[in-house]
Amino acid sequence: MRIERIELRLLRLPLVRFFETSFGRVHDRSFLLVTIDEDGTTGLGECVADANPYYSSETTDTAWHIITEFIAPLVLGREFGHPREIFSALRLIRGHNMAKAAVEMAAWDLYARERGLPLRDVLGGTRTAIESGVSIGIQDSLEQLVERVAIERAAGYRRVKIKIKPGWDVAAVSAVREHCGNIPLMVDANAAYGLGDAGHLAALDRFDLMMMEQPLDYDDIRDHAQLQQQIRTPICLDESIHTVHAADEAIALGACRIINIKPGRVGGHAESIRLHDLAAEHGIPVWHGGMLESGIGRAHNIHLSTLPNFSLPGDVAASRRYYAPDLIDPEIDVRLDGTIPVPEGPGIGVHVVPSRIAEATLKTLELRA
Ligand code: OSB
Ligand code: MG
Repeated sequence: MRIERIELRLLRLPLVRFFETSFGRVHDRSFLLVTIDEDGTTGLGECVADANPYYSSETTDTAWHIITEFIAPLVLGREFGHPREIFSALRLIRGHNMAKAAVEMAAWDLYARERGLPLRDVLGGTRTAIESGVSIGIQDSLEQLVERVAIERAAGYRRVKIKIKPGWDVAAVSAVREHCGNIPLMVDANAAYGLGDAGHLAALDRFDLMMMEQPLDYDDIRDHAQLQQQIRTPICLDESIHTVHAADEAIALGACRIINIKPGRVGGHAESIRLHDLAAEHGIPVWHGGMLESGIGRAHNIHLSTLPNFSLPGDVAASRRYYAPDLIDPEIDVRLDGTIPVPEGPGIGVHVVPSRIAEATLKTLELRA
């Protein structure tokens, strides 16, 4: 394949409902959309870097800069036998995985479309539907939290994740357990605690949680290993797994028993597959995380989630939880049994609505070989 043109767009979409994590509350989402072309066929990728550098050090502005100045010159006009060659072709650029992933994932979409195959088939996935869970942010009150959980369970979602932070943890989990019963439940701290909080976090053990996601800081692999020795709840790492190598170290040190895979965090689909395979070799189950994606990134996530070691429900949920309308039509929907069918058309298999993209676009740039 030969990428002849890259179109970059900065978009902003209002969220249907605010989303609050230990980083703060947000009401809209800014992200980049990457379109690439070869002989009239296009591929789409969504860059999950946010307007701020809180979840990761990348932002929409750094991704725009890195794609324009460094990634585009390395990929435009160059012949690639397969999209899995792209990540290593960008080796000179240190980090900036979200920027790399956006271009790499667009190339996978293009490659699959050129062959008339669903992206799943070229990624090596097998499922025709994926199991869906939800991520519920910090709310204004425990009553509101319990109400949100009940609404999402009624929609069919197979597991519920609630965000926690100091001051919104034991009481929040306790309220959900008391009012919603023994549902599949987990927590995500987004790095809000330190090893000194081990005793406090151990108080969550009695709630029989599926896992505790990223309790400590994003590079505290050794501290997570020590924490895991002090709590019974399995630790799942998100932010810390920014490379396949970091996952190898985390697994070797016993820092996690489960891994959340987000292709943006590790540099795209090819690195996600390597991470998925590494985890499988070590008996570590994985699930697909979410970054409040539009339908385009969401469709990519659905296809990747069809690989066999994605054995736990992920954070890939229905469009209507995030954007109304989404950039795609029909939107992604969850069935009452908590599954999402895999789009069976070529590539990511979803239809984008150009007018909705135009409406949400703040700036555009075209790059050619
Ligand atoms: O930590 O998994 C996270 C959203 C943005 C950044 C980080 C995270 C999240 C979520 C939401 O938990 C997942 C989603 O619903 O897309
Ligand atoms: Mg997380």
